[in-house]
Amino acid sequence: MPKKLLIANRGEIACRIMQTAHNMGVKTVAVYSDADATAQHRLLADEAVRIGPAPVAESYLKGDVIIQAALETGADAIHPGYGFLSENPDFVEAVEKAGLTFVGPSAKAIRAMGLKDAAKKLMEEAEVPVVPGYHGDNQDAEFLASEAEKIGYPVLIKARAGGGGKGMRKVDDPKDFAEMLEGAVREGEASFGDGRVLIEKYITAPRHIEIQVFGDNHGNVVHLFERDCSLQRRHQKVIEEAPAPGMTEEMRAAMGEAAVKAAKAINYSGAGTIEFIVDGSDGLRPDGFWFMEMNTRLQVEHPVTEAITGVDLVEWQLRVADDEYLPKFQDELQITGHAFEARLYAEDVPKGFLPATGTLEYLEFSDRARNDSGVVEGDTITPFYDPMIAKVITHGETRNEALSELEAALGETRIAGTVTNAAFLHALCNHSGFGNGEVDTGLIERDYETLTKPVELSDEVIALAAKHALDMPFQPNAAGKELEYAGTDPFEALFGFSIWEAPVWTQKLTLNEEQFETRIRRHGDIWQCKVKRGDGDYGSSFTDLECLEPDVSPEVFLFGNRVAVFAKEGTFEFTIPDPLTGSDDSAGGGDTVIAPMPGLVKKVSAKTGDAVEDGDALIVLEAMKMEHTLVAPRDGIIAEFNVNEGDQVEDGDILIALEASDG
Ligand code: MV4
Repeated sequence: MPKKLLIANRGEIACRIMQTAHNMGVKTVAVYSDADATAQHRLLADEAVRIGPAPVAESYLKGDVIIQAALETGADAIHPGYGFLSENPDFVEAVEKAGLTFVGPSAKAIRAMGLKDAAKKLMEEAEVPVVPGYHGDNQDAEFLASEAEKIGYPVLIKARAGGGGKGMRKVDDPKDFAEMLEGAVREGEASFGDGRVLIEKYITAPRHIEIQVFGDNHGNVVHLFERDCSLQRRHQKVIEEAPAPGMTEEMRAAMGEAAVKAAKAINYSGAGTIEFIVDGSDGLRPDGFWFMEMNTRLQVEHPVTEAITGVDLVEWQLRVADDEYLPKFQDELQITGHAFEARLYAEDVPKGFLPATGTLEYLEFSDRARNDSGVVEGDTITPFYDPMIAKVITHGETRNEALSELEAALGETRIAGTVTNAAFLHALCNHSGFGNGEVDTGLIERDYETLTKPVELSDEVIALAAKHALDMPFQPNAAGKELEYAGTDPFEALFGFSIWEAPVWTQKLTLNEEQFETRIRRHGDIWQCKVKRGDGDYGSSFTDLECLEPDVSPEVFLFGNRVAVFAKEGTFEFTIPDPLTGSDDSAGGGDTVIAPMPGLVKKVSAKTGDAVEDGDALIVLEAMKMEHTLVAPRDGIIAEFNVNEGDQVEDGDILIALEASDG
């Protein structure tokens, strides 16, 4: 076993690997960038080494710096996690040259699977089914067109170095072939510096089913069954599960055998995944799957396999890296129940799944799920890395049970401070086709509108937010909650003796640029409210707020000038507008410009020494993918300009200070 393991990664996977290392008594070394100085992976490790500034090219991709960190801390092994350097054969060689153990396959095995055409050739030789097509050396356009004819249309042109759908062109009609080929070649050259392509028969209703394999350094390979990753959006996996819906014992055996053959063909050691494309057009058939590619690393979705097999895959990785034999034989492995994994992201679904940033002001996971995460409450999702917040993993005896657990777990996950894809994941859980196990790669695109429709905002949620907003320490101006006296509303006459004393507050709120105004009234313990949306009218009567009060606390969370309501149907985050500026992003007033919320400085329009006038736009701050213009609070000279474009700022940071005015 390694004595000290350096983890060349960040976020949830670094924390995940560390957990197993700790359980096994292996000391851990984290590496971190400046943006991760207080990140969990750094704090949870036994030791940590700074490797550079925030951008990945200057930190997590710096193989030499990371190897140096391992040598300096006396680590004897490096685990790459996924992404970053995990499938870089040059890094593997450098690690080994430094006398360290790479927790993963050999550089040779990684190279063998690096290019699609070579990998397909290798797999054909190993008698692993591959998609019918041409994957030879001849790249002459006319020759390729004739191959396409032989294969039969529709065909798919793929850049041999491609990935994530880049350099891929579907061709339905032979007359478009030449043009599509040019496109694929151009994209391959631009993205991978490699314009060579292969041609494949196009599989019309593809499912993505992959087999987890594991090899040791003694020539043994087992598989740990399949995962279905068909639920994807633009080649990004959204929800994964194991086993695959509709899988038969016969097909599982065939796929498992093919995957083991594939791994043995390249002398594979460690955790790997063989991706197959499966034709789902008429059910799963033992002759209806084809090799697509091999991922020579531990994958994001490995927890679903862990859930159904009870195996700790990171433990196996560490054992195998230490030349141990595989802990189990094939016939000792079995599937128990069903598991799902949902990837919870900070992203703005209505804005086309735009990655979001922001501070996790409130963060609570459900006890029903395994929540693999690298962040805690108070951490910030920055623009530098993948905005994943957590992987929510559930396990049940049946698919239905595991899916309803996932739905419940997502409903119990509470996040404020950044937008998330939680409502989208929730909608997927409730999708009837998905519920029936009708998974295919086109599901999300087909039902895009329904799945991404914003959750309806009820008057009750607005009222609840408004009532709690009254308690907030931050109230920009008394005008925002002016005290009035009831008595003008005929409805109130019904309330008897104390009605003329009932105070009424006006509370304004905004949400996604929509404005709401509420009137809130109290009679002893009874709170009542009515809501006006935008330029609309108030309803004619007040309704009781009492019934809306949470039975589980907190359903309402107040922070800064924001109110988050965790309702059953979703999370709604309101802002209390500042009545002085009519916007929700006023500067600090007086002599300073203060960040009203955490965000990214997109633009600065002044510098130290500049003379500014009251109201001049000085900084554009991006928070939750919205731009907020921060303005000069008065006429004056800038004494300190504390930020640059690209800086991440925190709520309350003093961004600009003006010279003291002499009057
Ligand atoms: C295909 C295909 C249909 N026929 N190959 C997409 C990413 C890349 N790894 C391979 N991909 C595909 N290859 C043939 N011959 C359809 C896809 C495909 C896809 C595959 C798996 C999961 C999601 C997908 C979404 C669109 C297209």
